[in-house]
Amino acid sequence: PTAARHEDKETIRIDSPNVTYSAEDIKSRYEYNTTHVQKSTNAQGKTEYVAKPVKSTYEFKTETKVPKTGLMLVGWGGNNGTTISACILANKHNITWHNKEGLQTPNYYGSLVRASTIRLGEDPETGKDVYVPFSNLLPTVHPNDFVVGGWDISGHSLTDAMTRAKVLDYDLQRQVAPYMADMKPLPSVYYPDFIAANQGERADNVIPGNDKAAHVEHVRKDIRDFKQANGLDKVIVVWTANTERYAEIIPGVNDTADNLLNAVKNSHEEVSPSTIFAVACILENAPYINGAPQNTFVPGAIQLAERHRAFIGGDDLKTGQTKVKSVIADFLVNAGIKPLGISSYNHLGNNDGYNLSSARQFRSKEISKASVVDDMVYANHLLYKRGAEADKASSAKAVAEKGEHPDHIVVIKHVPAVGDQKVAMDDYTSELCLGGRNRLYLTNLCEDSLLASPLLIDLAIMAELCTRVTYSAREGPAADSPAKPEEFQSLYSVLSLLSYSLKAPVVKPGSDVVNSLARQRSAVTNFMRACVGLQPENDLLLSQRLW
Ligand code: NAI
Ligand code: DG6
Repeated sequence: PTAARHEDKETIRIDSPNVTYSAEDIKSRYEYNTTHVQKSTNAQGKTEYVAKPVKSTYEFKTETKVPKTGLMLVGWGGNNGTTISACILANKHNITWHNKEGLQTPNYYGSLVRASTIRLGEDPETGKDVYVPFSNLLPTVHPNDFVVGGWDISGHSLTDAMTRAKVLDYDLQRQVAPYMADMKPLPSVYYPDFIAANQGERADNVIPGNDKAAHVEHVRKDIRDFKQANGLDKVIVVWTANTERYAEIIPGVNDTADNLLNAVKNSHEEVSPSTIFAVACILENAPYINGAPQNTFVPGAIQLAERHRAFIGGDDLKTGQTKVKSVIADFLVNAGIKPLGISSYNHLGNNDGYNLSSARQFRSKEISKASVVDDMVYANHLLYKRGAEADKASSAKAVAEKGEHPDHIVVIKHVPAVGDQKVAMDDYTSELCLGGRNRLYLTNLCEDSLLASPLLIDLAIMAELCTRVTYSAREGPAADSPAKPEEFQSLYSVLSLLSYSLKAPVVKPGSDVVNSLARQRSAVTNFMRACVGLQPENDLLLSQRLW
């Protein structure tokens, strides 16, 4: 395998005794400081919180060789799949095009990794903040170097599929078309009951038969063949296919890894196509991210990933309305303003909207769009009274559901006339002091797929990076000594670090979901800082506040 071709112009080196660089890796020794809190009722009957600072030490190791990486998309012929493929080609071949605004040049706007920066620190001479590209803090795959492929139940070539999507300017389509003409999605797993009946007419490119175990093996072989044919070191798979209905969680069927494997063997009807891909990817050790809202990661799939130390992440790309909601709700609640009701309307005319016009698929999207304020409600018991059962509830989500919470509705309608130009409208009604009301109205209008597609590369780049990071907890007698190679282990299987780009993040069972966009971003940037031995970024800015 050859090394990645595209190199960034800026590099970062950390000058610290806690960090070592070698030809193969960056090692950092890292002190993790957190706070443990115990809640009790004291002798006077008051609730008392006792907070105790706790520290633990870790060593992180990040392999620095960026592998030649394949990105396989399930739903490659859809709006997102074709748009991101064209975007990568336009960037790679530096294709410029004209639209009514004038000459356009390719970029990766909307990509957290490729178009945003991280505050590295401050210049001691000038006191000015210093920002570096997000993609450069650790070595990451350049999206131009992804070898892109994938599956679709529709057999259109990528050129025809791009034309069908009606997302890109014609002059751009015209120029990327020759590069795409030979790109044809592989046949895929199609179980009609899981997506809307109206998708049936697209399904002309399906893996034959009803044997689900054979389907898993087929997908596994596709991944291996793709890897071999393109000389790849790694393959990342992202589900950007239609939203499926929820799979029923049935004890004995999909509740444990063994039961799920058995259910696949018996071709049980509740194993969805997206879970077939999950099982295949886990068994092939290809990280698998679910960009749609359905419950692909049934408990058995999570357990299977844990067993194989494989990486999974999901669910549902967080793009416009929900991303803004994870900022606005956070702002309101943290400002002490009480959201009473959030009403979110969407209408769109693309194939995603067509599929979502069916009730069971809409329900999956409704659940993922509605879950995004749970942690903010939980975070403020001054605004939202908790039910008597709150202390016994197993998660922040359960506390939020049992106690007081805002009314929250989500409406999605298919309006063919607007095509990919999705319209999202929100009404936030909140309570101010002394019974006042605050109404915030928001309209978000954009090409849905141009907003969503860069997230596919962000998810793939970050998932790939996570496969190269290992760690060792330094405790007990070994605490002061550097970790031996055999003491390093991989990160936990469910990549909650990807949450920034996901509406309903899947997390380690038993842990609470963080939906707040700011917290999600600082989690990932601080994690990357930890890998190079830098303390978490904070806004103490003591140099400004002390004499
Ligand atoms: P799309 O409908 O244009 O594309 C989906 C593609 O998946 C279609 O080409 C379809 O033929 C294919 N497909 C369906 N079942 C399949 C299977 N079992 N295997 C392989 N291919 C299959 O939808 P779009 O707009 O590209 O969105 C893709 C997914 O991402 C949807 O689930 C959507 O809800 C989700 N999403 C989209 C966002 C956006 O802004 N476009 C944002 C957030 C999530
Ligand atoms: C209707 O809302 C269609 C959906 O697929 C959304 O476009 C997509 O989930 C993005 O939603 P949001 O809330 O992140 O803008």
